[in-house]
Amino acid sequence: MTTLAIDIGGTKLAAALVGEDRQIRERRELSTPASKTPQALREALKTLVAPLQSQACRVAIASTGIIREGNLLAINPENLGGLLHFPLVKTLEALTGLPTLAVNDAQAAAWAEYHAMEDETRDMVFITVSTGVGGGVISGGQLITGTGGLAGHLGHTLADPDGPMCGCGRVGCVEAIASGRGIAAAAQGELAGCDAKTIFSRAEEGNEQAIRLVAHSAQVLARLIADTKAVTDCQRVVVGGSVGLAPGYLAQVRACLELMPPVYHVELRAAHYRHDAGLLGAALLAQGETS
Ligand code: ADP
Ligand code: BMX
Ligand code: ZN
Repeated sequence: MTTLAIDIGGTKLAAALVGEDRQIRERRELSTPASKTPQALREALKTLVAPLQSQACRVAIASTGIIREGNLLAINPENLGGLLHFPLVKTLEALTGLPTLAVNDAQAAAWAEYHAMEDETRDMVFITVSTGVGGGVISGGQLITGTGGLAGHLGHTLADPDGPMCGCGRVGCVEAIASGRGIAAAAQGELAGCDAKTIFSRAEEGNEQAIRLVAHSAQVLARLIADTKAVTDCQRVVVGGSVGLAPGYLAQVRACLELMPPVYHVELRAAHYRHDAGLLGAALLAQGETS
């Protein structure tokens, strides 16, 4: 049974075919439209899935946002150009005629990364540092989604009560500082208007402001990981997302964590499935539902 897996992020949309062998085929990517209106996202998804849908027998979506009863509800609408609500399952079922499952992107990625582990770890947390900061918690081998889908939204825990306003309406969330958007929003002067990718390149070239912005993100992420260890007692934290996977970033997070008391130390790894963890996790969850 082939699954058409879709990953909806704040910056990019990806889709691919995933077989029972967990291999990704025919992966395609598009930019996420930044628009308040659901129509723009619907059109982009239509273009993305059109060449793939005839080869699949179901759809599995990993999407940014709180996923409740098949709908996307943004906790931080700014990550999607102001879009608050999108009927994911209804839209993909109408576009493809295939049964569709939807789950939060970081929760899906956590499930894939949990299945990639070769040891007896039963408690792990996945964190994506991307457009936003998302999380997925596996406790006792179970994916924790919560009754309303909010579980694991680690990006909306408090990093700094005097920090910037977060798009969720709270002041000082981890996401408002550590995410790609947070890093970009804090840039000033010569770096004002640059995206996080550019800021990382400038940091590699030795730009001091860029180095400080990246280091601040890594410090905030390390504190979040220590808090997460205290809440879940997880044995491992896996980090993904384009910021999380950027060269040298995880090493900086690790160095910050190592300065904390040993009780907060936890094994840190980069995502085994790199940028495909969400796609694979959604496919695995859909396969689990029907096999
Ligand atoms: P999404 O949030 O759509 O899942 P990504 O995981 O690619 O997408 O995260 C997008 C964020 O990552 C943006 O803020 C972008 O500027 C930043 N980014 C993309 N590539 C890199 C890179 N090579 N190094 C650092 N940041 C990056
Ligand atoms: C935000 C939130 C989470 C998501 C996380 C990472 C929205 C639209 N998204 O905290 O649900 O998991 O971003 O998402 O409110 P990404 O787009 O960075 O992958
Ligand atoms: Zn927030």
